[in-house]
Amino acid sequence: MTIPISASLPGEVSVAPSSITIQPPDWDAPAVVLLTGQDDAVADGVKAYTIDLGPASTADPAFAGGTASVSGQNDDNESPGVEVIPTGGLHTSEGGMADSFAVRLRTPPTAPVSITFRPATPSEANLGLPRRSP
Ligand SMILES: [Ca+2]
Ligand SMILES: [Ca+2]
Repeated sequence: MTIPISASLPGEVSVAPSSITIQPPDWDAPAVVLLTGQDDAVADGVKAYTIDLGPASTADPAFAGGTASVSGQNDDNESPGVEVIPTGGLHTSEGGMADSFAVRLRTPPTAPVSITFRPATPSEANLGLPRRSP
């Protein structure tokens, strides 16, 4: 008897093997199926999925077409936010010495993101155009 195995959200979890075959003498030996969470770089939260087994193919009419399912979840590892590099230690001088920092988003946005910067003490620093990294 062969039972196909598939995930409702293959982008969230992979299943191995994709089918199991059970021989009559081994009918009560557990067949282990490995589930591996997939990383998608999108902040999509916890995703619930279903693993579907079947329909079973066999010449035994008692088991032919049999199905089963099990549910699970894939935890997200993205945390949306703005990252500033470095977070401190910038050095400018009244003699005109400039420094810079970089800003990037931790996860892909679904729309353009505008961020306005103001120095906490405007009389001590001016913000110029950002330099682009190559
Ligand atoms: Ca995900
Ligand atoms: Ca994710």
